[in-house]
Amino acid sequence: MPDTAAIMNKISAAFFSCAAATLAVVSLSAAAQTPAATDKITLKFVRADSEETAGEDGKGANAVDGDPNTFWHTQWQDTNPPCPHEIVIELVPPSTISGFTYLPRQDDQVNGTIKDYEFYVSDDGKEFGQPVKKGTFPEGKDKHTVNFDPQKARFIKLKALSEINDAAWTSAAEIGVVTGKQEAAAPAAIPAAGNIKLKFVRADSEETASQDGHGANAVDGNPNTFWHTQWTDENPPCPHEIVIEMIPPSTIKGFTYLPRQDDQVNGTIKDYEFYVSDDDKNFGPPVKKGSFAEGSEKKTVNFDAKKGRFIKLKALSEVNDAAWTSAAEITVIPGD
Ligand SMILES: [Ca+2]
Ligand SMILES: [Ca+2]
Repeated sequence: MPDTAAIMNKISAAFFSCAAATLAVVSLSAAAQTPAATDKITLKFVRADSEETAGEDGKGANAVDGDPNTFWHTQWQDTNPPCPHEIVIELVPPSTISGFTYLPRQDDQVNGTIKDYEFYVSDDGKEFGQPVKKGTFPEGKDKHTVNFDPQKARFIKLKALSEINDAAWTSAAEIGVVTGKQEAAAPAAIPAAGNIKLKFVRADSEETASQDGHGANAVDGNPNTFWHTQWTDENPPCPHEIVIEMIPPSTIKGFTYLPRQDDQVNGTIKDYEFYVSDDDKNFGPPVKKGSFAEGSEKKTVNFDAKKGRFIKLKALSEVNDAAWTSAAEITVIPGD
């Protein structure tokens, strides 16, 4: 399939259903003060074969802007060029990567969500050779991580061979790369209007001797840092809890829990309770309790909207019934 085949195609058709990104959303709400990339790789949009820029803001650069609420979307207003679609991204500086991530659009639509893909690396941005990986993304809006043998790359290309409903489009909220255990993403964007900043208040236990397990790591916007309870000198058992302040106090209708994203699962929460309160000490009964599905993908939990200033996530048990609790990221879902 020629890489350039679909560039600037002008097929005519109109379509309506790839609606705007303003429909709301699970949003990253941690304070976004620092780039998420611990390895200082910046991802720079180079080109996409098609971008919808009339009917919505579907420009390709949205796939690497660090904002989960913006996305690249191929044309749908005046023309609907069919799959395959592709996006080329430059790694600054050129780096060795061992995988990539794909975050589907996070609004309430799925148009353009990639099903079958191929992923390429290149030194010149033109000759990509054979794909380093091809496959099929699982369904759902969670971030997908694909690993492969380490490859040196200056350019990457994600080619979408098909769409989840076999439609013409491709969309992508965020594309990242995996460098060893570290994932480089675009600099975290300033949260869009209506977003809520999350500030760590306290955790009942934090491992700070043998690793950086500070509670604040659960709300720093970086998937590669995590809160972890103590394990060097002592192993306090579950339940564990973390208290987070919402600035400003807000109505929320859910939360997300991202387990640690390295190759271990210690501390990954199984049974939980979640609280919302105006008072950071007396939380009352939980607004939600349950068990997270297994796996390291982000979990989303919805509940009846409640206003408050503080949230508390209490871990009742660990995935292997061990003593610890860990959390890479906790975010809230704004209510209306
Ligand atoms: Ca984005
Ligand atoms: Ca983190």
